[in-house]
Amino acid sequence: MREIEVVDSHTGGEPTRVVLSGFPDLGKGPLSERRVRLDCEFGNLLRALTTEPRAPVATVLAVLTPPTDPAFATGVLYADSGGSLGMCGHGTIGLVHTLAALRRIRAGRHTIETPVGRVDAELEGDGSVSIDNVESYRFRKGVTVNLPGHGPVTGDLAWGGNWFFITGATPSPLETGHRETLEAYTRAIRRALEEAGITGEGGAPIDHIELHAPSPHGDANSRNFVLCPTLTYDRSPCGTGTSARLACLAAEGMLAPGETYRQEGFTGSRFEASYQPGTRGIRPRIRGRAHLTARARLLFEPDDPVSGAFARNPDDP
Ligand code: PYC
Repeated sequence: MREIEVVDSHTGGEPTRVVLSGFPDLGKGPLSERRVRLDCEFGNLLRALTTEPRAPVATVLAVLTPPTDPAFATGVLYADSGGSLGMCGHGTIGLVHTLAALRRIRAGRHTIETPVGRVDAELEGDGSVSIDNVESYRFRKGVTVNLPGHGPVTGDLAWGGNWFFITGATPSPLETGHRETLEAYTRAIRRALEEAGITGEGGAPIDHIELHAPSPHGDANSRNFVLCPTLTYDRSPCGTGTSARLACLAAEGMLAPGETYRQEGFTGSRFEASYQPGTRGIRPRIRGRAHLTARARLLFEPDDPVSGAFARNPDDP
């Protein structure tokens, strides 16, 4: 019987599951190659670790893997039930909090290797974690897609460690009572981008859709709703989404280097963000807080019909 040891946490409501042991060896090559192996060889196992009956909806997995440079604290591959992610901001905050709780790292600065580059994380005395994310940039400004029933919707394409379409065009207030409308709208944008062949750099799919609107609370700069690749929404303000949004604001001259931007997520949780200029775009800094929820040994009996998870999530549209 396969056993996999995990620690679960949430960052602003969005779950992260750090795999401590029991995951198959992914080899020693560059993390971009290990990421391909993860998707090609272990898709079923990823699904089993991130969906019912073993995981809450929207779980992001953080698979620890040895770094290519021993000076780094760890390497990590992120994935949700649809497959690997380039980076994950809430997941990195959860990972650092988890490693600190296990006494594997102390307060201070740590470098983490991801398939899309190096991320520096600082564990602060009050338990919060600040991450200096990969360089983020606006790729295309003012891209328009046509949505059946809504007409043209215009937004920017931006990289924040994952690819985003970001728009302030929202069909309803970004409030939980409108969740179904917002899910349907962002799924339709995702479909329209695919059908129009609109991609990120190098043909990468735009698999995150981010809506933004003023926050109903005066002390946050904006509220967002982020649709993730699995078509679930991010319960946190989304670290890579906040990075991509900062890159667009910086490109428009609407946010100065070092200025604090308070990003509220759909469920009301907050990240604090700022940036420094980069070579192509910006280097975003995202600060948030994670909390542990469980430590477990997950069991996979060979004769369990859902040991590889449901072929399709029963709640999927
Ligand atoms: O925080 O970057 C993030 C993220 C990506 C997908 C879910 N959360």
